[in-house]
Amino acid sequence: MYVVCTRMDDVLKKIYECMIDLDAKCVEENIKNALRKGYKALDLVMGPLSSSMEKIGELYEEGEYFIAELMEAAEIFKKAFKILEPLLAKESKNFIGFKKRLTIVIGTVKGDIHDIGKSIVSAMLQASGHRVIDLGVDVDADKFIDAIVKYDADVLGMSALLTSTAKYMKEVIDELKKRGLRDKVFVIIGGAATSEDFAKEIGADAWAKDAIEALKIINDYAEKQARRNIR
Ligand code: B1M
Repeated sequence: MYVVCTRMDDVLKKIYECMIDLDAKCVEENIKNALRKGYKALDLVMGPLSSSMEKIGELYEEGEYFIAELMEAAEIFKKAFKILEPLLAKESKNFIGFKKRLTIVIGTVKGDIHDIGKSIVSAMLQASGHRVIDLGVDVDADKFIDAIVKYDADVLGMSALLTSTAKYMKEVIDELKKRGLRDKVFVIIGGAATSEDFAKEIGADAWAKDAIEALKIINDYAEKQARRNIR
């Protein structure tokens, strides 16, 4: 059993520890306990569930965990997210402060199959009232651009967790420019392999460190678009 951040309440600590021990039953039980104690789904997703995945990544780097453990952790996270998603949807409605519903095309870029973070962003955007076209993982430039055109999208969201695949985001932006579509869409990127500097470097409009920030940035943009339409 791994010891956790002491700032966490016992039930949150338990979720974190059960995740790291890859004990699905224990994660589920303690999620239910935490909800009974009044924790919000968002506290659990952004707190112990996400931080335990970071720790699991470190254990993988240190050679203590292998791909099999990463895959199991991802499965447990997804099961937990299934319980929390409907609640998260209700909580995300509180974020609605915008007047324009946007159409957002989102996906994890080519070569990358990490989808947990992208799916959280996608679920929260959908719950807060936007129209989300989630293209899944391993998405190439053509697929992104076809969807932008087909659905007349306002926003393109790209996620990457691998240093090797993050570079592909620039290719998508370059392709948008080539096809004369760059000014049509607001481009937001995120994922552990990206940063604010990286976003600037590749010509994205915004970078979000997590799902809450992504939602805030997109809702601010929706607000601006609504004001522009009034003028
Ligand atoms: Co992989 N993996 N993995 N992995 N994996 C990482 C990313 C890694 C950091 C682990 C490590 O070494 N410490 C490392 C990448 C190193 C690097 O390139 N810098 C790594 C590696 C190396 C690999 C493989 C290459 C391993 C191998 O095969 N040898 C391989 C690659 C496969 C591929 O994609 N081609 C691989 C495979 C896998 C699994 C399939 C086993 C599994 C993914 C399962 C799945 O997603 N369905 C997996 C997992 C689970 C991880 C870690 C442990 C956890 C990722 C996760 O789900 N985090 C990860 C370690 C880490 O990230 N520190 C690791 C929880 C999630 C909530 O956070 O996704 O960061 P995150 O999302 C956040 C924010 O980043 C942000 O908001 C989210 C929610 O708040 N965000 C956005 C994300 N997207 C956004 C988009 C936005 C805005 C915000 O706007 C559009």
